[in-house]
Amino acid sequence: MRQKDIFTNIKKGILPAIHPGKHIFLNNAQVSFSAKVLLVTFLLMTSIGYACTSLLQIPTDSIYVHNVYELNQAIATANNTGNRTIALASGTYELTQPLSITGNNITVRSISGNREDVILTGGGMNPQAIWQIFMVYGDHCTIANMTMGWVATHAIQIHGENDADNLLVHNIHILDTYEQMIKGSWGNNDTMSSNDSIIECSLFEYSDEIGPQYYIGGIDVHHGKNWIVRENTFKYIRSPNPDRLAEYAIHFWNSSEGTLVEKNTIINCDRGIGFGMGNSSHIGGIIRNNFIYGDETNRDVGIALESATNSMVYHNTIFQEHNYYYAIEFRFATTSGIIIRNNLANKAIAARDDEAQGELSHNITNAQSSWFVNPTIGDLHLANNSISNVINQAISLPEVHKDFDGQTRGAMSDIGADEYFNNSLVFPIPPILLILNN
Ligand SMILES: [Ca+2]
Ligand SMILES: [Ca+2]
Ligand SMILES: [Ca+2]
Repeated sequence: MRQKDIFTNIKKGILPAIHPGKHIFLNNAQVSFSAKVLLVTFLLMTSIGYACTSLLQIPTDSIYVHNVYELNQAIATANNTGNRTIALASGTYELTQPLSITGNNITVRSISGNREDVILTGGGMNPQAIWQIFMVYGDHCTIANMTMGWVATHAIQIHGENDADNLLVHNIHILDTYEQMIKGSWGNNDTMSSNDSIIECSLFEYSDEIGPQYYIGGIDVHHGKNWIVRENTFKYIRSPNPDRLAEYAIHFWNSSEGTLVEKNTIINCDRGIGFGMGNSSHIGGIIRNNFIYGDETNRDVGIALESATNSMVYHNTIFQEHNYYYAIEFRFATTSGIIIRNNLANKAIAARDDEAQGELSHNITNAQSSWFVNPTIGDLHLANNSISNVINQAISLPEVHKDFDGQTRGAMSDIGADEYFNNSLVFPIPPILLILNN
């Protein structure tokens, strides 16, 4: 299977069942033990829904690099030809310039597939550092299986003003950027935008548990269409300034459209998920099955809709231990046609003014800490099946067949992001490996 086909499949939720340097022959009796492990994991994960695995196949014509000089050379070569994978040997790469991706179908990834094995650093979390790690101008760029940060602005910027589309960010760890971690920019031209991009299975965080300034955020996209943000974790994206909040962990605005935000975990970020801001709009889109937790030091909202039209907010779980009034809020006369159902929270879910139009039902706003497995680490799975106003009390929604874990909800769905399914048995991989080992 070609790399491009694998990515296409990933977008459809189909996982690559491939082991590095080996092949899985489904009809071959000589399947290795490690291949069996991977295959069983694959089957198990697909049986409960989409799951994060590394992009493990490296095409035979890939360019292997071991240092910054080779990396810069490889980027230049790949930009000329397009259709190349650049595979980085394990180690730390202290960049001398941003990595500018101008060709199409270029993948940059670690050889190992382990995101902690390759570190790309811009030299510091300050304006004097390298400007960015990746500047993406081409279509179908994939950035996978690496760690990056310590940079003057963003770890990754996709340039909508150059019409760059189909970015795939998979299994990366971003930390300590001086501005927003991933940026989708635009250039005042309605005909050009960054479309159809996916950010998944990645970790965004500040290592000091707070950002360097208020002008930070997780994913900040202007004018993007049909993006998917799923199965990521965001931690400590918060401002040190008492008068200014950080931007959202996930923010799509400025005429962004059709965004799907699902199965993310957001822990101790000033603001969680935002569609629109002020009079800057967002059209359509779904925010579903996310966990959002804020401790007593946190300051603001879980999910907010501003100048958002026809957006859906379904089955999220939000637990805030600070004193902000709203878990989910919507506001302004420019907000209309939004539907907010089946969310589980301990704070208000409501309009902040009389002008915003929305339909609300089957939301719970008096959740207790004891209802959840371990709120302080963002684990908002339901602790048991005795919470009578939550279990099996959701209204059935055609847009939400599965839950945070990818488990099928069925007809008697639970309110919030987690369908209760005896959570101690969600990942029974070790016993199956034991059987295989015998
Ligand atoms: Ca475009
Ligand atoms: Ca149920
Ligand atoms: Ca579940």
